[in-house]
Amino acid sequence: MAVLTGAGISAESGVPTFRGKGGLWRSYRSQDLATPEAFAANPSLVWEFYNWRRSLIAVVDCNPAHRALAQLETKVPHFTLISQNVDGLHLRAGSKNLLEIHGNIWKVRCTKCGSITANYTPDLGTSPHCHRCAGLLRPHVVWFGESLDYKLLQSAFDASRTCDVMLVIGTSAVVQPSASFPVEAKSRGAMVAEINLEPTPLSSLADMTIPGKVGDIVPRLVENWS
Ligand code: BV8
Ligand code: ZN
Repeated sequence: MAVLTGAGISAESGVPTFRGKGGLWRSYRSQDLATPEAFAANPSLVWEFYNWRRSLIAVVDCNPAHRALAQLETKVPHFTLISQNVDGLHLRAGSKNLLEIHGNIWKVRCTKCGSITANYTPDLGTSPHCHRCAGLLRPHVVWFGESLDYKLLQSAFDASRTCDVMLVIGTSAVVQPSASFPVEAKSRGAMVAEINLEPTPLSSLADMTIPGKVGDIVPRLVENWS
């Protein structure tokens, strides 16, 4: 089994999604913030945005849908969770075989020496520097126009190509390459089920679309998983 999650699974924890009402990109324009160009042009503005999100995420917790997926992992022989989310809530729920393909907002990476460290202080100020080389730190997340970590991408495609079932949970299925994982799964004969409040570009391809809130549907699905 492979599972792909997006911002919708964290919405019920209180983490704003990107494209929904009140979504992050609504109040901010993604190209102004989540791109290497934006960071090069105005690192403190980008840090303001990430410090704001870190402070938001620091006070929320994983929800029954995150915890149900951690439980489901123990019920199936081969399970891979591919998440587009950077909030770390799947880790907090206990998921083990997790691919955080867009990185993790609690990790920072030095733009000079490349060292990656976890740092849970919500507000890192608008120009945090590396303890080792004094280089400027950046969030260890994948911005638009940046390629994903090769190994993570390979593992995500492998899981998508070999699974029998793929659950696609709370994603608008517009961001690439993530939106291609269900297509890969389907092309290899997997059963693809989508759980979302509303239809997405993936809905016509999915074998099953289950409309509704992830917090209601995912725990019930896992409870009944024999
Ligand atoms: C790449 C980390 C290429 C940062 C994110 C033009 C210019 C430049 C690039 C492109 C371009 N056109 C296309 C591209 C490629 C681009 C892309 O796909 N753009 C899209 C917007 C068209 N992709 C990239 O740039 C990727 N890299 O392609 O590299 C390359 C190749 C070789 C060499 C060099 C480069 C990198 C993409 C990663 C971007 N980073 N996040 C951060 O978080 O700050 S993406 C960001 O969007 C988040 O990760 C988020 O998870 C992700 C996807 O959004 P969703 O998760 O789907 O969230 P969304 O709000 O959209 O939807 C929520 C869904 O949940 C909705 O459907 C809603 O109905 C549902 N929902 C809500 N609540 C509930 C619910 N469902 C059920 N119950 C609920 N309660
Ligand atoms: Zn450094």
